[in-house]
Amino acid sequence: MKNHIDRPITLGEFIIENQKDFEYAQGELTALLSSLRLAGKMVNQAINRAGLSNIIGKTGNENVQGEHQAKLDVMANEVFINTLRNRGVVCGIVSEEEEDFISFENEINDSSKYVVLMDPLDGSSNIDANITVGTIFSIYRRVSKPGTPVKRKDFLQAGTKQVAAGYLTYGSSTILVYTTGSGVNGFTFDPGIGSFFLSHKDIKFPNSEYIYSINEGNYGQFPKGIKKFIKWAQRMEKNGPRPLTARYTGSLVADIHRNMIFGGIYLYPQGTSAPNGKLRLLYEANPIAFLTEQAGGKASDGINRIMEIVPEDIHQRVPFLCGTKSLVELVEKFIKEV
Ligand code: AHM
Ligand code: MG
Repeated sequence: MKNHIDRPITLGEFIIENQKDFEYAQGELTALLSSLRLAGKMVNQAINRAGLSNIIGKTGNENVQGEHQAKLDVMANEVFINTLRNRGVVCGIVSEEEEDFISFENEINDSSKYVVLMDPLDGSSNIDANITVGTIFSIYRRVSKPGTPVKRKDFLQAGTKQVAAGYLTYGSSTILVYTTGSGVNGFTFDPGIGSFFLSHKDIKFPNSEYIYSINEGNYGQFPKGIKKFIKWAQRMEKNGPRPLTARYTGSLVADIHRNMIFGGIYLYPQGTSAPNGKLRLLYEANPIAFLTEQAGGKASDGINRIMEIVPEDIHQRVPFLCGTKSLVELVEKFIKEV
């Protein structure tokens, strides 16, 4: 018999309940996750009003990586940076939109033991078409001494050192999914109440080889092993199993979230025009890899475990395969064979 009343659990309650044993009761990580939740709500609000408040479209500028910045990219970047800075919960941040890391450099922030690396608005090329976009974040404990300004080495840590990671999807509903290394949980935003509620408890990749997600427009550029996998996924054997189904939005978070629910693999391999792939190791691949492994899946660059790659640059790119274990292992096998 249950000894508690079933009732909706808010994200705030869940964070407090699940952090208290693990972070030496100082509450810093709790405050940090709460700040990300708050900034996520603000970005969600802006995205919902995007068409009405003149913030769709491009700024006319490019970011450090030569990509066109959408107005919402800039706005989401400012919201996350300002919220984290003002709440005094991290000593510094790396953002896809900023050339270098940002050191918050004041007494309160410098005393914090955490750094955040993030893509404030992933998939932003989709905004003008009202397709799901997301935010991705990764949290590490700093390696330099608290009380001093943050250093580059605090950000250049392997993914295995992540303390927490997660994403928000701003889609048909807004969902925040995160892990602190003991499973993955998802929370759906109720706009009427203004809170996130636990809706996806202990998410695990189902044991099904169902979906493959890849930009097949780049097919001609792919390595042989990837081409072999695509042909395998499309196979039509007489009386054989049904081939996989293709789904690709161009928003990493949307593709990963769907594949985690239905089972499948996401691939962004290297191509001749992108020798290291497109996705960024520190704030796209690593956090998604941490969530994927916690959900029973696998993430690799085709050969190595993503989370074991030692980063050299904050905007470093990496080929990325991620999803249902058996599918990732099959692609790795094809890569090895050809
Ligand atoms: P972004 O961070 O500039 O939005 O780029 C990352 C996005 C991913 O969300 C998505 O999976 C991929 O780029 C799509 O790239 P492509 O248009 O080359 O398929
Ligand atoms: Mg991105």
